[in-house]
Amino acid sequence: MIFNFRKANGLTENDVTDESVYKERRAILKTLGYVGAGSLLATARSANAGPFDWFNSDEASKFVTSPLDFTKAKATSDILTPEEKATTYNNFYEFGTGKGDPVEKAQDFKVNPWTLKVEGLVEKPLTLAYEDLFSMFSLEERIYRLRCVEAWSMVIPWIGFSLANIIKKAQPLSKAKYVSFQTLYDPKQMPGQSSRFIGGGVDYPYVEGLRLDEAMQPLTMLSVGMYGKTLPPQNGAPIRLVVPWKYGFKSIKSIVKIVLTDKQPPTTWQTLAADEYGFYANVNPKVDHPRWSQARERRIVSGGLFEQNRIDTLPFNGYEEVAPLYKGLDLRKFY
Ligand SMILES: Nc1nc2c(c(=O)[nH]1)N[C@H]1C(S)=C(S)[C@@H](COP(=O)(O)O)O[C@H]1N2
Ligand SMILES: [Mo]
Repeated sequence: MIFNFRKANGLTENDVTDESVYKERRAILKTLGYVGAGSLLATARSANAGPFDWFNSDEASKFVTSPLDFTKAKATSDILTPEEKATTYNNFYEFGTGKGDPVEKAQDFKVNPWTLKVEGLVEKPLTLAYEDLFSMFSLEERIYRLRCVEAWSMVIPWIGFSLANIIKKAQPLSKAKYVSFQTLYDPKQMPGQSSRFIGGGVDYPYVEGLRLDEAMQPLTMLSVGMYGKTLPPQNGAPIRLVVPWKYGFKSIKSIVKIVLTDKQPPTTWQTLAADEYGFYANVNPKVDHPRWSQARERRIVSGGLFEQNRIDTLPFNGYEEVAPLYKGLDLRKFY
């Protein structure tokens, strides 16, 4: 069956987004200094050679496990997902549990002004305003696969910077072992937060967490844009996490707080159903979710015959360079 998201959702981003808002999202990035390169390949290459000044530092070397390779395009299944699909088929339960709810209900979501705090076990707590999200670190385009635990996947050109950059700036104390993240809590704007029926029974605010070494892995990204523009609200504007080797639910949206801690922080999906969702949530074709096999996935690509490809799921979503982070860890037990 060929599933047509345009029809299924009834809406495309262009249908619901005022043309001037769309243009403004492109202009913001330009004003703040980011100019996308002409071809995606060229951009991806420049991302590879990106400005990781800390990359060669002693401090970073204990976290960095392998050379960077953001592109690693594996055959034709890594065709970019059309923007229209990536921005209309979403999981963002704060706006409802239906895939078409976020694009429909998040359009008036206010992202500016915004405050992002970095605190906890750090030497220098940070408070970033909206403009800082785009100007404090140099922005790169990175094309990543995004694999949802529901067994669909996309290939998305994100714009942002390594999470490590901001953590480094805050100067973690040696006691810091984990990083926790929190989405904005604002039931007036997010209908799912004031109704268990709309919000899928999640306890809000949505929270997530990583081990510090996972957070410092250079692939782990804070994204402020996609497809050459700032993020649309349904994709987690103004700033969201992207951890490409983990199931999509780890990639928490619309973040207001990043806290360094010494204990493993609670995460939304583990709290809701610990037998189904673990803290690690590494993409793993050999460890099935109780209700879905994780061996294969439905890759959402372009129209026509290639609209959806059924492909094998790769360990760590194909980002095998992260495997050393889990040396000696039973990935069946720590799912
Ligand atoms: N705050 C928040 N973040 C979230 C979610 C959510 O419901 N709320 N859904 C997650 C899930 S399950 C997935 S698959 C991805 C989807 O990101 P996308 O809509 O940009 O593709 O966002 C993740 N981040
Ligand atoms: Mo997901």
